[in-house]
Amino acid sequence: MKIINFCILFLFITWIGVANSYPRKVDPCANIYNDHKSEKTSIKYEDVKACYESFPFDKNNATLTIETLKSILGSFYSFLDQAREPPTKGFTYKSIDLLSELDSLLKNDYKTNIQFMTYNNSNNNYYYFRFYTACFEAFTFDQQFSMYSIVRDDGTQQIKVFNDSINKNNIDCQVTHIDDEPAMDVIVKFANESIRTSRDLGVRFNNALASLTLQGGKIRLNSYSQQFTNRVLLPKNPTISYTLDCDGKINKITRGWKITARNESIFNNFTDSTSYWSNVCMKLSLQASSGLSYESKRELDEYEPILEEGKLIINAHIIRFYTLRDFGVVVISTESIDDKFVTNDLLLMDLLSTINQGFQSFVNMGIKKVVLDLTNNGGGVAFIAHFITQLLFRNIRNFPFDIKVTDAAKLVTEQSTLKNTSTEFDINSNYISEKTNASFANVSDFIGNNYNIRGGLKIRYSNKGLNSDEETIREILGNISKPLPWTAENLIILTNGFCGSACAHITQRLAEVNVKTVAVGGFSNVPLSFACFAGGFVVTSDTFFDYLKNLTLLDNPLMPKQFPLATTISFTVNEAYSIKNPNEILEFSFRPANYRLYYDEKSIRDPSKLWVQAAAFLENNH
Ligand SMILES: *[C@@H]1O[C@H](CO)[C@@H](O)[C@H](O)[C@H]1NC(C)=O
Ligand SMILES: *[C@@H]1O[C@H](CO)[C@@H](O)[C@H](O)[C@H]1NC(C)=O
Ligand SMILES: *[C@@H]1O[C@H](CO)[C@@H](O)[C@H](O)[C@H]1NC(C)=O
Ligand SMILES: *[C@@H]1O[C@H](CO)[C@@H](O)[C@H](O)[C@H]1NC(C)=O
Ligand SMILES: *[C@@H]1O[C@H](CO)[C@@H](O)[C@H](O)[C@H]1NC(C)=O
Ligand SMILES: *[C@@H]1O[C@H](CO)[C@@H](O)[C@H](O)[C@H]1NC(C)=O
Ligand SMILES: *[C@@H]1O[C@H](CO)[C@@H](O)[C@H](O)[C@H]1NC(C)=O
Ligand SMILES: *[C@@H]1O[C@H](CO)[C@@H](O)[C@H](O)[C@H]1NC(C)=O
Ligand SMILES: *[C@@H]1O[C@H](CO)[C@@H](O)[C@H](O)[C@H]1NC(C)=O
Ligand SMILES: *[C@@H]1O[C@H](CO)[C@@H](O)[C@H](O)[C@H]1NC(C)=O
Ligand SMILES: CC(=O)N[C@H]1CO[C@H](CO)[C@@H](O)[C@@H]1O
Repeated sequence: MKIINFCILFLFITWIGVANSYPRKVDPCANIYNDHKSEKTSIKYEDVKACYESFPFDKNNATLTIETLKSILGSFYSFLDQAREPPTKGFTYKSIDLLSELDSLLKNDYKTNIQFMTYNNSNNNYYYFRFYTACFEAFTFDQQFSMYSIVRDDGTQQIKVFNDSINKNNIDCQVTHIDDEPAMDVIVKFANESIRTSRDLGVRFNNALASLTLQGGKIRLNSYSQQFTNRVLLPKNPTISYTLDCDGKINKITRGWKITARNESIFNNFTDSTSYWSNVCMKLSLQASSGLSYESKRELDEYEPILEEGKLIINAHIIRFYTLRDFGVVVISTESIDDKFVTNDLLLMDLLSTINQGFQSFVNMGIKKVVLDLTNNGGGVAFIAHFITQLLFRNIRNFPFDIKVTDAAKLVTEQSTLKNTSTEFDINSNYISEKTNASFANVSDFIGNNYNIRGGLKIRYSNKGLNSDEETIREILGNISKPLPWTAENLIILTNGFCGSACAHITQRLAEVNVKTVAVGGFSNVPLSFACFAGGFVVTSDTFFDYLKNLTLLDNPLMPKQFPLATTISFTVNEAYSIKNPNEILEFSFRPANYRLYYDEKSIRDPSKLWVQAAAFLENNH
């Protein structure tokens, strides 16, 4: 009798234990690996969640992680102080004292490492950036379902189905509710809390939904878009329900996540939790060169829409020139500003002459109206951006910038310049002084002795510099190009607000010489930015530590210590200023587009509809 009782009790406890930890097999990371090996098509949400949550919180490593973050941001992040100021009107973000916020992260009681590394760290309003780790971002989660938003004639806004890989009949149905909440509210909340592409909520809203772009030589769904239904961070729930209104017929569908590895080669790195921890979480670096770029690695549906109008006259993979009606359209993809053009002169010159050739052929055809479509362009290399602005306006200057002066930043600048590293920290090879139009005499001449009030404190900044590529570009232009006959009245810029970094430097600069801008999407009757994160020079911590090693500064007490686990952040080292208003920091200036467009059922799938509408604003201008 006693023995039987004992057995029952024992079984009961065992069952509870298994149910709590894991019902299928003991090691969830091993389940992921085994499913992949046995060629199961999809990885299970429960496995990824349990695998991610199987690593306990470690206070020591968390403290070291926070110390590194504070050191990097305290010494090198140019917007640290400005971030404490109340948000600029028109933008939606929370002002933040990053250093004390980081300290307070350590006060929470975490059970698992993922809580510390991502759950508390995914809110755009908290951190304009966040840190990245392959450990908790190895897989992507796809609903195989995408949405867009239209504005109806009465100004009300609706969410609709863009595509549904599982049931085509749902396409263009209205999504009234998501998980039984009004769909619009759910998307807005997600955009506000989990998307970091812009300080403008309308732009983040666009990124939550689907929109097209030129990418990989095709016009297709952009990789920064549909972030609500295609995620890299573990979604809170295993499924999402959508209530659809298809011409009055109400239908509720529930969708799980199709989970795939971001990079299949990760399956060479682990077989179970132990190896996942030691090879992925401890060692595997995650490419995050712009803080956003990992999202662009997503595999996307190949899709080339049929345009109702438009004749493609030059298709150079990364840039396209179309003519339609009496105007020209230039579509510039984010890849045109890719790193590979910096390291390959032939490729670069080829690109530059194609860009020139495209514009010149418009001139030869007598075209006087040009739409520049820079929708969904995450930026890249400044040189190409500067080439485009200088091609259009021969004597234009590019935006000046400064850096925040700290002991650490000064030391890195000195060493970089002394050793002729040719990096952005080397003031001899890349910059000229705004004051003299000549190279800085020496590092002290760049560092200067200027103080600005930022976030209520007196903060030291360098003298302003300009990228020294201006002369080189002028020479290239002299060699390959006749000046274009147009003025600002001949051009109009079209974006969906997601035009960041080098893209923002093109559009914001052209806007300062009175080129008009059109922004598509966003919220009904709410002004929308035409560009975002105009920042300046952005570096990732991986590159930065590698660079410190090259400078033999890795062990210098002024420098940040390396992260204990594989962790990456990207941060902006210099801040760009307006030329029109010399004290205006571009990153924090809200610049709404002159004109607004909204998507409809046709234009969301056919950019030529938007080109026609954008060109119409040029006509009204005259
Ligand atoms: C977005 O987040 C900010 C900061 O947390 C908050 O103040 C604001 O009310 C939110 N806006 C919307 C529309 O959710
Ligand atoms: C819709 O999804 C299907 C199946 O995944 C895909 O083949 C098609 O290209 C997608 N269409 C669009 C417009 O994205
Ligand atoms: C996947 O990872 C491997 C090994 O780290 C790397 O060589 C390869 O370039 C990656 N593939 C992609 C598409 O990023
Ligand atoms: C991960 O696997 C790749 C091979 O795909 C290998 O080159 C790399 O060294 C591995 N990394 C770690 C940290 O195990
Ligand atoms: C770096 O370049 C300067 C001139 O541009 C030169 O005087 C100096 O010797 C170079 N230093 C090194 C370490 O090559
Ligand atoms: C520097 O060059 C710009 C334009 O190229 C010019 O407007 C400015 O006056 C120059 N400044 C000095 C100090 O030479
Ligand atoms: C740096 O250049 C300035 C301006 O030419 C000069 O006055 C100063 O003495 C130089 N400093 C050093 C350390 O060479
Ligand atoms: C411009 O052309 C001249 C003469 O052919 C050549 O020497 C020079 O290197 C060219 N400049 C650029 C920047 O390509
Ligand atoms: C560090 O030096 C190596 C060897 O010269 C070079 O290949 C690498 O690009 C450098 N890293 C950085 C971040 O500058
Ligand atoms: C803490 O980090 C060290 C490496 O810096 C690593 O060896 C150790 O496994 C980590 N421990 C935990 C529990 O995160
Ligand atoms: C802002 C935020 O998400 N804070 C959370 C951080 O994590 C702790 C522990 O999980 C939560 O209690 C906080 O609410």
